[in-house]
Amino acid sequence: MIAGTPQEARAWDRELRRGRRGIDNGAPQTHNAAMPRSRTAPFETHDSPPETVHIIGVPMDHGAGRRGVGMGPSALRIGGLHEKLKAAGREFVDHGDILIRTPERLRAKVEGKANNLPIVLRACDALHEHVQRIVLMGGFPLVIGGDHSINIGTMAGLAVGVRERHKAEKGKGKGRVPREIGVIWIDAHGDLNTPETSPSGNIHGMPVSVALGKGPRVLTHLGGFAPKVQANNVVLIGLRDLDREEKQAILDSGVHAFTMQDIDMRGMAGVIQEAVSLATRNTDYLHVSFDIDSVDPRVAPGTGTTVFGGLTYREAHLALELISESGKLTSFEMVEVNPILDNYNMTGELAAGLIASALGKRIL
Ligand SMILES: [Mn+2]
Repeated sequence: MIAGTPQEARAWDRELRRGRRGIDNGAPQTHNAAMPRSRTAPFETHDSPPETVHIIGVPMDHGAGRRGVGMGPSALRIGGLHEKLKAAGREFVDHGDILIRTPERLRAKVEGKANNLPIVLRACDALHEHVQRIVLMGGFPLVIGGDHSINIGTMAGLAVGVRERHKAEKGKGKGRVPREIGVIWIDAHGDLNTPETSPSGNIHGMPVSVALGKGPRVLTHLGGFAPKVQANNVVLIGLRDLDREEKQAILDSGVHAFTMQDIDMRGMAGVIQEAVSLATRNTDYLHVSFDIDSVDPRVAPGTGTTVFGGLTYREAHLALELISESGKLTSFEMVEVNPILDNYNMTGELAAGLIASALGKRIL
């Protein structure tokens, strides 16, 4: 775990901007050209306002069953992410991408029943340090993937950052200091597998379990402790394709689950309102993890695990508009956009637009 104070986090940020170190712990940075300096918030001298969005790309595809999703961060940027955030009136800094090792180089394809575990762990470890520092600075982390295994790094970074912030502020006599995180997980799948239950062994089907403290210990204890969230503050939305043992795991875990049938019956607005209230009960931070496979494949064909009967274009936007309007959102993650499977980047553009809705874009 990285020792952290808000001052140290800001020093790290200054070093990154001067190009003294790459985003991957001193390794060469793969690309960083997108950093929009004119939009840079001046947090050398004071905390960045919470509305400053810090983008971190994680070009990871080794948690998924097929390659290509590692090009997701590029697809989102090419799909207009910066322009759309600007149009939504958000300040942002793009920190570039985490460096990911390739399995061809590491020759570590299968590791027990958690495929590519060393690569996923290494990337999530680097990601968690960055996310932690952004939280410490009081910034808004926006993580773009990459397959859903990267959530393990995001959650660890959020949980550690929130703890360190809590410690730093506790001494100031402010009374109660925020420290718990709620999660809304929008996904066709439950992502509640473990190496024991997973039919494929792909880690992108396991991050919810890992956040709850179940799975390989190196993953559950990334950042030094587990669990990262309480099951009672986790809400799954959009479910329609669950593995047999995963169904039982969801029922046993204590997480809240809204299937596509719930959305059909009650409408997205009602589901989201209840989801926000469940995820923010006794919590101070709200993270939304959005798997693009939650959206129907006719609208979002560019993803590896398509399932028909998904969210419509408007249901997806409405969900994120309402979450944004709640004023509770403190971090966001978009995953599983795979441009190799896409149709002229329509899924990349959709995902960039959905991020803008989550971050405050208004129709009127
Ligand atoms: Mn997922």
